Order: sequence, then C-alpha cells, then structure tokens
Amino acid sequence: MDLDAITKHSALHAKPSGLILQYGTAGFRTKAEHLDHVMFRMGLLAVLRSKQTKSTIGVMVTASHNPEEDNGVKLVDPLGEMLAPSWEEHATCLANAEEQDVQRVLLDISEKAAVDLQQDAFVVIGRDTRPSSEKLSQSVIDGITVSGGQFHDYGLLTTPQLHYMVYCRNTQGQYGKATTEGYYQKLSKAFVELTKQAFCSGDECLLLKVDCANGIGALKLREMKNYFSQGLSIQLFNVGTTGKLNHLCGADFVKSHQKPPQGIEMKPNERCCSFDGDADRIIYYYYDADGHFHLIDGDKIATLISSFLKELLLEIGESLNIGVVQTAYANGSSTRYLEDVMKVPVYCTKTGVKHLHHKAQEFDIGIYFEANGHGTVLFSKTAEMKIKQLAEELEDKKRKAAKMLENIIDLFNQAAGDAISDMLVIEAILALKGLTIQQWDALYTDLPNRQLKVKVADRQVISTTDAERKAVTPPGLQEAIDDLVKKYKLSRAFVRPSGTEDIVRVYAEADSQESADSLAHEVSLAVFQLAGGVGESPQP
Ligand code: G16
Repeated sequence: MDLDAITKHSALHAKPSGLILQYGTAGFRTKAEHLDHVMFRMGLLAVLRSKQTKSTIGVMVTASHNPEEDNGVKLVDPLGEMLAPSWEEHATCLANAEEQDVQRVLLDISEKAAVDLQQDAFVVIGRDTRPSSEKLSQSVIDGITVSGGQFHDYGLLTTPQLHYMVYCRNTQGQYGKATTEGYYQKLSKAFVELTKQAFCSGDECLLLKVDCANGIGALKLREMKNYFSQGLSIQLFNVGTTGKLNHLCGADFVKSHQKPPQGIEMKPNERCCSFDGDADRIIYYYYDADGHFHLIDGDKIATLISSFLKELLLEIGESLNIGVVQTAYANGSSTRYLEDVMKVPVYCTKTGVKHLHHKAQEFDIGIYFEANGHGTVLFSKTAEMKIKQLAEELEDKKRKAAKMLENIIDLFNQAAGDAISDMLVIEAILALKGLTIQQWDALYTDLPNRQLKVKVADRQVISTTDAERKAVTPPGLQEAIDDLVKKYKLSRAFVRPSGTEDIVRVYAEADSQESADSLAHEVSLAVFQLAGGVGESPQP
C-alpha cells in the first residue's frame, strides 16, 4: 500500500472537523453531505478486509429506510453477511480518525487484524437510487483504487442483491451466478418450480400490488417481471418517477404509522405489500370489506413460513431442528402463537439483522424476521444435503414435499433479508396452501401496539440490557417505565437508542389501541425528562 498516496487522496475527502460517527445497526448513516470522507475510508477498509479474508468484500451505499437526504454505507463480509463486530470497531476508528492519523489507524488495523498487505484485494460495490449515492460510491472507489484494490461496480442494486453477489463470488458460483441476471434466474426458476402445482382460482389470488417506496425495488422488480411470464402478476406503485424516496410510503412508513402508503390504489381484500428504500424489508397489508386496514408484519411472515416448513418436514418425516429468532419489537401474540400453538422455540436478540442472522445460524433451519419485515431463513449445510438426498430417495407425496423444500431453499436469499425473495416465498406459500390474505392474517390477533420517536441531545445516554428490553441508564428510567407498564393490562414497553437515526425509539403494547398509545406517550415523556429531550416535549 502506498501510504503517501493514501494521505494525499484522503485530504481530497476531508473529514468535517468535530464529526463523530459510529458504525451502527446497519453501518454508518447520517446526512449525505457529511459522508464523503466515510465513503473514501470505507473503500480503504474494504481493501484491508479483503486482503485479510482473501475474499471479495462488498460495499453498499444506501441509507435504506432513512429519508432521501440521508445516506450511509455498510460493508458485506465474505459469505454475504454483515461485517464482523471487531471490524465494525475498526470502521468506527477509521471513520473518526483526524486527517493526520489516517495512516497510523490503517497500520494499527492491519497489525491488530494480521492483514497481509501483499495480498490482492477485490471489492464489489452497489448503490441505491438516492441522488447522493452515485457521487458517494465514487468516493468508495477512490479509496479502493488508491490502496491498490481491484473492484467491480454493480451500480444500482438492492442491498440484498449486493449481499447475494458477494456470496456467489466467494463460493465460486456455487450459490449462484454473480450477476443480476443470475439472481433473477435463480429466484424465478425456484419460484416457478415451487408453484407448479399451486391451486389458485380466479385472477384475484394472482394479483399483488407493490409499493416500491420510490426506491431501487421498482427498477429491479421491473427487470425481474420479465422472468415471470406466468404465475404471478404484480402491479407497481411509488416507482420513483414523481415521489420522494420513503416519503409517506414504503415498509417503514406503513409499519410505524400502521396505515397504507400514499400513491397506491387499494380495493377491499386486495393483497398489497410495501418494500423499503433498498428493498430489504417487506410488509403486507389489506383493507377488509368494512374498510378497516390490516397490517401483516414480519412476525406474521415468520409464522406463515414456519408453519409451511414444519408441515413439509412432517410430510417427509424428518425432524430437523427449527428455531425462530425475533427482537423485542415482536408482537407478544406472535411469540405466544409460535411457542404455544406451533411449538417452535423462539429466541430474542438485539435489533439489527446481524444479530438475528448470527443466532439463526445455530439451527438446521433458522427463521429470522424483525417485526419491521426484515428477515430470511437460513438452512444449515447438513439440512440442505439431507433435503436434497430425500428429494431423490423418497416417493410420491413425500418426494413432492422434499422437492418443495429444495426449491424453497433456492428461493430464499440466505445471505440477507430480501424483499423480492421474501415476496416470492410468501406468494408461493399462499398459492400452494390456497390461503387468502385474510386467512393468513387470522392466524393470530396482534396485541395493539405503538412505536414513537423521541429526540434527545445524546441518544447514547440510554444503554440497555436483556436484548434491549430493559434500560440500564439513565438512572430512574427503567423504574419509571416499570411503573407506567403496571397501569395497563397485557402491557409491555421498552426504549432504545436507534442505530440508524438520531432518535430514541419507544415501543409499547397493551390490551387496547388506546392503552398502547397512551403507554407509548407516557414512556416518551419519561425519556424526554430523564434522557435529555430536546425541542418540544412529546405530544399525545
Ligand atoms: C436497519 C437494520 C434493521 C433494523 C433497522 C432499524 O434497517 O438493517 O435490522 O431493524 O435498521 O434499526 P434502528 O432501530 O437501530 O434504527 P434498514 O432497512 O434501514 O437497513
């Protein structure tokens, strides 16, 4: 590495003085205008990580669900997973180093992580449709080239597509072909195979309306539509021609406001879904005949998938070990249903798919979904081999079930939660089981809940424990929450600092919507008072 050249180029991507950022829930995120130096430095870091792992590393430029003005960056590790925690620390150190310290920090990281600097490096880059993304990804490329790395710029990609590319490249194509065409072919082939015998009558069950959040999902779904000449008819809304990214639309908006996005025409009982800005989350919803809005979130997606997989395993007579992973945001009814009715073990981790993914790897079949619609299913190598073998050996109905499992393995993006792949899995399951969206929704009834955001001077004053379900600091906050929770029936509440936005998140659930709203509001006030709220105090 030519350290002098790096220093020279680094000065062209100067860090704004006093700016401190942290590698959070999903990488760095803040206003796009503050990110040029971070992008350059993440180019440098990706080269080091590539040299150390002797593998291709991914860099995704996106701020996913955040407003259009924000941007962000995250690194993707060799098997398509999120960056290892120790490297998150290196990323934070490098991003915050003052200009004169960049060389030293790079050498420190190389030494601590035993990076062989003579090793070749290869990095792949993807970006979302934000106006700032193209220029910022150019800064990543500057960082890669000046540190002697090779790269391939995929340009516009969904985040899960970039994870997929990295996984394919590091498994020498075994996982799939590392092109968007390869991705479309793999998923559509599995979908078509899986739904071959689906019972589906009338046009209704084939039509799905998709809110694309004015983001990359629209472009990629449009490309992919050509691969489905039959089987599924999708109609796209919020495709980015007029509206702003994630503004009044998209999965995060629908989930947190519990109402439909703007810009979509919904008729009663029509199946609709929303992607988020980089198409790694999906949420379903519909209006019933009485005009009531129903939200089907990540918890219900996990339940649908778990019950389908359990049925297939029962059919083939194989008892692979299944686990479902959720976070504190999981609706209490979903956890009870999974544990008590479906008899599936459920685990709770901290927010952030990196934590859920890690836990899910402990099972033969690890199903993980955040309530916000971010998730996927992981199959262990042993499970995959067993299923493949059974698909050859078994006969009749059992063989059919094993074949279905084989196809569903291919349909899931096992590198990361993926709105396109999850959508196809859900559509296939609904068609195969002949389920309407109402029947799916009726699996269990969600406890009324509310999520709020509180602005504080420094959100790091709040620290948590017990998978974020209890606040440790500031003093008195958890006691205040405990007292408030006691006032309501079937209630639960927690607070945590967001890792993607400069706010504190508040979650509350209770036996009625009124109680959930009121509890969330009271907890917000406690946060505002005890954790240094700024601006206007929370209004009911
Ligand atoms: C990211 C993470 C998710 C997380 C979400 C919110 O989503 O990938 O795992 O749930 O942020 O995180 P926080 O509550 O810490 O702000 P996305 O879709 O924005 O990448």
